Amino acid sequence: MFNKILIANRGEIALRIIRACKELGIKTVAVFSSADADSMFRHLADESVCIGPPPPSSSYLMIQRIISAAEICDVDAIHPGYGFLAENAHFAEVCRSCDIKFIGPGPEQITAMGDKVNARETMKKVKIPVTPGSDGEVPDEATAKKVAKKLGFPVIIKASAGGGGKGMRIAHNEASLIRGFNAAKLEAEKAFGNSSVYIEKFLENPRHIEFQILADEHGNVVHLGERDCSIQRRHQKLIEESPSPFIGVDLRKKMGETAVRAAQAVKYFNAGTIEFLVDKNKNFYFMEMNTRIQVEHPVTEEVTGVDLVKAQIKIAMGEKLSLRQKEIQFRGHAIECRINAENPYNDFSPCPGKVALFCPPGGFGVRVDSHVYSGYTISPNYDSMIAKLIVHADDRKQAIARCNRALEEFEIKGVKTSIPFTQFIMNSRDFIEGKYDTGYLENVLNSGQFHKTQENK
Ligand code: MV4
Repeated sequence: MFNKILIANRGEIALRIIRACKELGIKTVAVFSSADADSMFRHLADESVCIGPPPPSSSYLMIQRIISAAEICDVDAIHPGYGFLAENAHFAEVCRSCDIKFIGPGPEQITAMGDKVNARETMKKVKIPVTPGSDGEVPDEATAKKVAKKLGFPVIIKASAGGGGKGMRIAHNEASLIRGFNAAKLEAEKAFGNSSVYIEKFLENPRHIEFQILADEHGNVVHLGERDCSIQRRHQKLIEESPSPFIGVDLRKKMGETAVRAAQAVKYFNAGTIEFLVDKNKNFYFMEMNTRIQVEHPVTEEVTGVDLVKAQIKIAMGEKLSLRQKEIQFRGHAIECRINAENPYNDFSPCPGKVALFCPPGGFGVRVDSHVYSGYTISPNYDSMIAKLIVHADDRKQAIARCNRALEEFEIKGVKTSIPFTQFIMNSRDFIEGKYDTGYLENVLNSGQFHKTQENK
């Protein structure tokens, strides 16, 4: 049993974790940077420790300071949230060596999945479909040419240490292949200190569909269905939903079983997400695994009724999963909108500053996960997400209606937000019909239709 947990994060996810701890009767320690001295998570925690100045590299990424805070406060475990140190195998290792439980998988699993080349090869070994591509790393231009010739253009060059789009290049011919290969290597070296890249056949406008899994430390693994995360712009997701309008009962079963096998292949434990690309013909391919709780976890919580953060804590305490696969039921439809302090009329440029008024919606089927309050100042040091609006209803049509109602109620003054753009998408015919893929948002923006709406204001 844990008596006290340290939360090595900030913002809405720090609050989310504190709330789960309170309900479980576990005491909490917040660590915060000087930019977050007035934040809600700091004040809702039982204790708080300042770990440095605003830049993440001087505070939320400082392993020694976080471990010092954990030792001083005598915590049993650390929850890393998402981002920052959540997928840092070294941090998980340091926690282990200090006899502090890291609430997540072990350093072995983080490492196995963190290297995308390695993850791909592991999946191939257990016969899980991966996108056609190179056998492991592509070391030089000559190999790149050979691989591309075999696959046929277009191909995509990806960083082994990547994820989320960094160090990625698409090539439509040999000249752009060579340019892209070298550019991707340089970018990967700069971003990750690892220049290794690999090559895949480039799938045109696939869907991004991911499966939530939970695994205990006794070898039991279940999946909790999928989230469709295809509505994204420059690798930033804007709207996520569950179930995916593209996936039926049979495909869900097949992909869910594949996700469970992927987790088993690395002896995974705790919460994780298997990302797939799905093409027009509903062929699916393993893309990567995220070894953390994700931003969009609430849509899964709403349709399954499972509190994923509490599940993470219980798993870390050594408990067995309380649900078998056949006991997990999916009810209704959930949609999450990420609300960012950005100006959608100016290329989504960040808009930090003081929030004069923050008046979130409520009512049946509406959940708002946010750390913001009226008078709060959004720091330019962190990402621009200021709230998540999650709606749940009996079916997709009613979820969209509820989402529109809630977005209309939402009042935020003092900073510009992405809400007008989200409202535009929520009322677009293709979205309403569930006809979208990963190219959808760029197409909408390129059409100019959204910017015309500004003229009516
Ligand atoms: C792909 C792909 C198509 N084919 N891989 C995006 C994030 C990173 N995790 C991998 N991503 C993709 N991988 C193959 N083989 C399409 C994407 C992708 C994407 C690529 C370029 C520009 C925008 C994109 C948006 C979503 C997904």
